[in-house]
Amino acid sequence: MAAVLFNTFSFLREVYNQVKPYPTRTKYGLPPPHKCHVIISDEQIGDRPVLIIGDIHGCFDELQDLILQAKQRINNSDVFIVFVGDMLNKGPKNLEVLTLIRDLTENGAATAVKGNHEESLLREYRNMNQNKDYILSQKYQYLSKFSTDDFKYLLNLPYSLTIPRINSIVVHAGLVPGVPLEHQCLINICHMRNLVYNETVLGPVPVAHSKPEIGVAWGTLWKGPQHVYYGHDARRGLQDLPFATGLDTGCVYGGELTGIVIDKNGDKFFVTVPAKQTYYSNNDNH
Ligand SMILES: [Mn+2]
Repeated sequence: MAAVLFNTFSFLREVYNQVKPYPTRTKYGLPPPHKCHVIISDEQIGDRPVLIIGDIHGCFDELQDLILQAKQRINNSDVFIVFVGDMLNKGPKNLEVLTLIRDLTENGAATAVKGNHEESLLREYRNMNQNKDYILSQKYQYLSKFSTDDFKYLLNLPYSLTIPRINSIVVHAGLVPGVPLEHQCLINICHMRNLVYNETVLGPVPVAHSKPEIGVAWGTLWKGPQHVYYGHDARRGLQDLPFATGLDTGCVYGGELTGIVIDKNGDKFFVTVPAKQTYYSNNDNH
């Protein structure tokens, strides 16, 4: 009898280990989106080339120019646009950027992942609602123009997009090699820049860091098989690596807005628009 119970228990524990939910802890204790990891099917994209755009931070004019430039280079045919997060905050025209992205998304022409700045503005939204006397700092004043649906859209942005058509994954910040996507820590996906290998009795274990001075750029250690497109690392600028492409070229800091067009044959080219001005400066390009 005891043996039967023991075996049953072991079996159930094994089943639970297979199906248990993986951690969905997020920065600031925000609720996770409906789906943390989303797959974009070939049908959703159709024949359109994919245009992946780096961190926009409210730089609406440059965004419009970048989309125009990309389309002109493919004879004005339609593109399917993917945003790598940090579409908002710090820059001049946040509502305009959000409205355009939501319109494109509703028309099946775009999709996006969540960046750490979308998390920060959701934290501010929660503070506003928790405390009627909460005063939004100057930086977040633009949120007073956002609708409930805008916040709902932002909350439900996933942390990763898998796009089999171009054998790629899109995240805001990075991935830890050797860890299946659905086991990746959401905080790392949205905040990491570097990797350190810690020596353990199990052998070297990769650990993510957000500080660029600890370890090495994670993308240099990513060996595929899927190519990862990401943002979040304006300090390093464009990173054109064998299995990873970092697209944050610091537009809001007076750099450039960068995108990459990938057609269905896998042919790629970069598009870039210089910032019209320096919109924001700080010592720490978060
Ligand atoms: Mn970022």
